[in-house]
Amino acid sequence: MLRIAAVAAAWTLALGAWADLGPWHSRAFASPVSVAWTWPGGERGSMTLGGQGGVFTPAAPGTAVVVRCEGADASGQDAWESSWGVTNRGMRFEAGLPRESGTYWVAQRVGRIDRRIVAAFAVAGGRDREADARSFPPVTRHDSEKIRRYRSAYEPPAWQAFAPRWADAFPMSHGVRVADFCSHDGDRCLVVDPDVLDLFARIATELEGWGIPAHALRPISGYRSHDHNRSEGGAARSRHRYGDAIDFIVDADADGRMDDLDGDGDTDGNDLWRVALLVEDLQAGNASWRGGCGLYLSDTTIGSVHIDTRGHRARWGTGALDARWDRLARERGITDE
Ligand SMILES: [Ca+2]
Ligand SMILES: [Ca+2]
Repeated sequence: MLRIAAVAAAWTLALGAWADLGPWHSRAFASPVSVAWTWPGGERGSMTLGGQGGVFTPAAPGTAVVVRCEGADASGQDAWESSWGVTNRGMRFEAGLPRESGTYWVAQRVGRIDRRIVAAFAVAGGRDREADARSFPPVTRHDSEKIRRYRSAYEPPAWQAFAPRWADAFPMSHGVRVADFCSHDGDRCLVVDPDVLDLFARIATELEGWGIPAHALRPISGYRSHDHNRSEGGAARSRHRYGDAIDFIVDADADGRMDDLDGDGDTDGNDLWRVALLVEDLQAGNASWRGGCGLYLSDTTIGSVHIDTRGHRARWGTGALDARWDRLARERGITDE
């Protein structure tokens, strides 16, 4: 069933076919696409893609991958194809990724020419993994079960994936491109917890309900390698090192600064707090999204919001915003910090 392509052939195919795809990432999917994968040791990860976008995720060599359309529109879902030579008709694609390091994709083909990449996998193993291990020793994936994650929340991820520059524009999820999420220190690597992408996408949806366009939600930091985190002065155990954190601003007018969300003519902590209350409610209502929320006031962006899905609630903020979290916890009787 599975034909494993040689590394060179797979890369040539991936790059060549990629170039032919054009602006595939701007098209909407006719029905939700669900992508699931299995980490070494049998742990599972998954995410559902609706509307636009795809998923780009690091994976271990040989990772089992399942892609399926959940919508009823079978007529539009013609076939699956992959950059490593596996094709399958019907609503479901199931295969193991190649054991060679590289970047691979799965596309949905509708009709003869309409092809949309729904998932890309950066496979890191062998020598790549040994190189990663020098700065980030592989122990285990920490993002499977939430209960286990709570206990092992600070174990380093086993895998970092190489993110090639040609994948910069690839949407990892709604509003997050590879270039937004991968480490900005030149290492071009990333680790990602799909839960934080899901949470981010949901925040965008909620903002649309406020009349704020989804594109206004702008990620400013995602994964940070050890070296990048250190150069930023980040905490040694920053969630950014674990791939489950995103810092963002709400910036509909694209001036690089947080917008005035409550319409009082000024941008300050009150505008951040509106987003904070939204994150509070979303994380309280979904165990997969449980984690941190930090509020930062700064000169460059005026303000930014940090979210992460570490598995347990954590809150902080600069200045008076810290006390505001405390007050909220008292008012709502929240004690699970
Ligand atoms: Ca702005
Ligand atoms: Ca305001």
